[in-house]
Amino acid sequence: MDASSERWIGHLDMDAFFAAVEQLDEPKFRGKPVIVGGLGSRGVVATASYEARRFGVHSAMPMAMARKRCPDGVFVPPRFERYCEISARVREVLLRVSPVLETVSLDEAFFDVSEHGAAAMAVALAAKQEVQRETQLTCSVGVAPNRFLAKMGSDLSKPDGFLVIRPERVREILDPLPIGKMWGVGDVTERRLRGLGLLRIADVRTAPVELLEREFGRMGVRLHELARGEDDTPIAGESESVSMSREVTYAVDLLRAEEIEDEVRRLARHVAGQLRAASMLCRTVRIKIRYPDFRTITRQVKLPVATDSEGLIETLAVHLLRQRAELDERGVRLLGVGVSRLGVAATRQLSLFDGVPASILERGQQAPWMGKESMGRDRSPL
Ligand code: TTP
Ligand code: MG
Repeated sequence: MDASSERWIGHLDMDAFFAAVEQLDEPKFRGKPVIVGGLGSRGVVATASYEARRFGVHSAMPMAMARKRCPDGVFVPPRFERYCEISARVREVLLRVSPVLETVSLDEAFFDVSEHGAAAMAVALAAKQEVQRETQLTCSVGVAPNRFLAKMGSDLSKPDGFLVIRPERVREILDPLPIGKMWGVGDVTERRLRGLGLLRIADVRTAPVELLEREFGRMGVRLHELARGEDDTPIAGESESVSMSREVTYAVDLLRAEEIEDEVRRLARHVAGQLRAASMLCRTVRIKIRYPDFRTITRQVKLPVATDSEGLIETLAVHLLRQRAELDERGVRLLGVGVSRLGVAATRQLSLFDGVPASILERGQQAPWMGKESMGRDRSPL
């Protein structure tokens, strides 16, 4: 296979993300053990700076235990809006590198650099440097022929790392790793694998696939593939072709401008509801109009960052109708509102906190890429 037909996937993950942002914004926290999370009595650690990790503090640990292990630590509550804002900037940089981008959570994304052929590694390295320059934070990047290995690359090179896993080195890199490093291996699976005497990835790779299948069903077959470094999961990019829409052909043509606008608002709210129900975000909003003579137009607007905000989608749809469509006394026969360039909303981070105002949680959960600054009134996407 020549270099130009190889698949090269990048995975970028910010280092100690929430804690690093706190250290960026508050110089006196730099070099100190910073622990971000719920500070209430049932609080949990979201993340700890590398200084705090040396005391044995890590994500998902009860805050009370973190305080015991690191009594002199700096304990701070999360500021989701700020993290979202930085997230949006990271995403913008990555989109310049690769239109095929899959955002996994606030601080993590896969991107496809295959089209750069022999320059794929250089492009991925440039993405890392550009993200660091733009955010003043460090991140780690893995580049490999598939998603699983790319993530492994960023993970193994942390912090501030860059690791290319070429096919010929897969075995050497994966074999010695503990099985817990494999995707999908949580505590329960890990215990069961250990029970079978499978402790390292090499053990899973060399175990008969029949044994794994008998014990774990389809997941066993998958584990065997991963242990061999194989993974053909595509990048769930944000594609124009993936869209959600709602359109209605009216039994009687709509004539009045207010009536048409009300309908567009209703359709927009419906689509925003669909988007939220699917935990997705969109980056393009469009309207479709069919006139009584069957002439059909669409008008669309692209957003700088993704959203699932009902208010914003409705506003944009109405803007397109008022500014970019012609309406006259003949009225319309059909109206439609659609969204595309969809991405998956990240929710993982948000389940661990107590004591976080519901409004922040809701905002973060529903629009993780939506920074206050980039979506605020001052910088309207229009
Ligand atoms: P991670 O990328 O898993 O962790 P991290 O960025 O803090 O550290 P690393 O350098 O090892 O990548 O998660 C990103 C952010 O998500 C993290 O800063 C806080 C949040 N998070 C939680 O809220 N709960 C969790 O259990 C984890 C793992 C992360
Ligand atoms: Mg991270």
